[in-house]
Amino acid sequence: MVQSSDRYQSRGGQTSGIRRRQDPVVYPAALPPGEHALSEHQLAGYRRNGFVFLKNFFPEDEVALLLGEAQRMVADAALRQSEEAITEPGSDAVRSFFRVHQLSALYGRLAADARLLDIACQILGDEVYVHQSRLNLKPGFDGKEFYWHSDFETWHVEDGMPRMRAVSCIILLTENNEFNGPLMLIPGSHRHYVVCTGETPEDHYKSSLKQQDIGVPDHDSLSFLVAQGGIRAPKGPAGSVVFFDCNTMHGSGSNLSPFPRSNLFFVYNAVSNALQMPVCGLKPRPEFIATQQDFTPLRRETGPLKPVVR
Ligand code: 6CS
Ligand code: FE
Repeated sequence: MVQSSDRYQSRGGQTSGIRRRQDPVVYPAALPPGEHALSEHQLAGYRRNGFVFLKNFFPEDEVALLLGEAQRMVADAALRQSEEAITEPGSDAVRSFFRVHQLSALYGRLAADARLLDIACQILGDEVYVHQSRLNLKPGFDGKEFYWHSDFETWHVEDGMPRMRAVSCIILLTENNEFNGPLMLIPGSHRHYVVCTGETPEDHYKSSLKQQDIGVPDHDSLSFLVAQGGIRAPKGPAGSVVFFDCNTMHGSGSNLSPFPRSNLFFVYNAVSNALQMPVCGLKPRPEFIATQQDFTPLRRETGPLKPVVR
């Protein structure tokens, strides 16, 4: 049921348009910042742009472990058949694995790593849990685009995330360059909420995770946002990290190069912002896409990543 009191109405008979964000970007600190929190300068950039790029964040040996884990998962025939595996539109190439913080002990450990968690908690001013995790593979030649979108629009409408109090963290497992379809972000777009048109179909995720057509912004709104903020594509070596606000407009092009663009994606949500019922009135999306059973805060894990003994 669409509530008229909903701050962030979208789809369900709405006409497209741009509304103001009604939530903070950086929340007041609940606790003193952790050892690995962003500097004041970095935090100010995040507040202004809606993202921060942290080049060479993880050392080479840890990145090698993380990439090795991705390659192991791609080679796992049973995993490729699981519901967590999403293939590219029109091919059998794996586009994404979801719920990787639970499918992989190494990625589970990484999601709770103090180096990431201190930043997420600093931004959100709360304890956090993982709302969604995925490994995006974007294979060479076959990797298709992600059209422009605000993640929050989908998480609000389809998952019942109440407020903009979540942050996404991308860990580059391969170099992201101008050829392999890097993430593109619109600086400052997080301060605007783009209302989308259309109706959410039943089981929308079955098509939207391959290619999204509903819950995408109109051209006029995108042109407005880009006229204000431009477009940035953080490029850098494997091991670099991007934190971006849940409402920052972003997308990426297809990968026409032979080089894969593999990224890990963890979404941290404030425990005080745990999911309610989907705003669109449909049944909640499956647990592997949107955590709804356990909002226990992550516990900080310190020290370097180690190989997981199997
Ligand atoms: O539907 C979702 O939750 C997801 N879809 C996209 C295109 N990006 C963020 C999120 O993983
Ligand atoms: Fe997204």
